[in-house]
Amino acid sequence: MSNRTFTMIKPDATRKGDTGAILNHIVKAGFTVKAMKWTKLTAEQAGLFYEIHKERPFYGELVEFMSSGPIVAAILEKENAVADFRKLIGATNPAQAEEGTIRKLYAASVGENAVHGSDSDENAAIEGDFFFSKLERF
Ligand code: RTP
Ligand code: MG
Repeated sequence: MSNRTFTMIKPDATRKGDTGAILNHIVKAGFTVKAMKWTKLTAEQAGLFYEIHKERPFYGELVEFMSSGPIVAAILEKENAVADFRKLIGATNPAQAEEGTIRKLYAASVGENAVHGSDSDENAAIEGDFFFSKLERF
């Protein structure tokens, strides 16, 4: 099992000024930052990142939203990183997210849900490689 996952703080959260609070929450939960960048995706880049969801009805909306403002991308390290991070962020729909999770605290809707977390070790590696070169990670 890999000990790394990949996250993005999404445009709704950076727009609201929640970036610092969310990063603090993540670090306090025991995750170490191995790479990080503040950037803005073009629609084309967001479309590529979420290509796996291409056939889903929300794909167009998702691509538009994810390219609507700055994001913070990061590679995180912790034992059992992928599963523990998914637990920390909570359910996709913040209305169904457990108390104390990042989405419960900072997200407004299923479409604008504050953070991304990789869903498998394989995708964590693919998503980390999408944003970071070897020179940009520790
Ligand atoms: P993420 O990939 O962002 O960590 O979220 P997730 O695994 O919890 O959810 P996923 O099924 O991978 O969906 C990716 C993102 O698409 C948006 N979405 N919108 N309008 C809708 O019904 C809907 N469903 C999903 C969300 O922003 C979700 O995080
Ligand atoms: Mg997902």
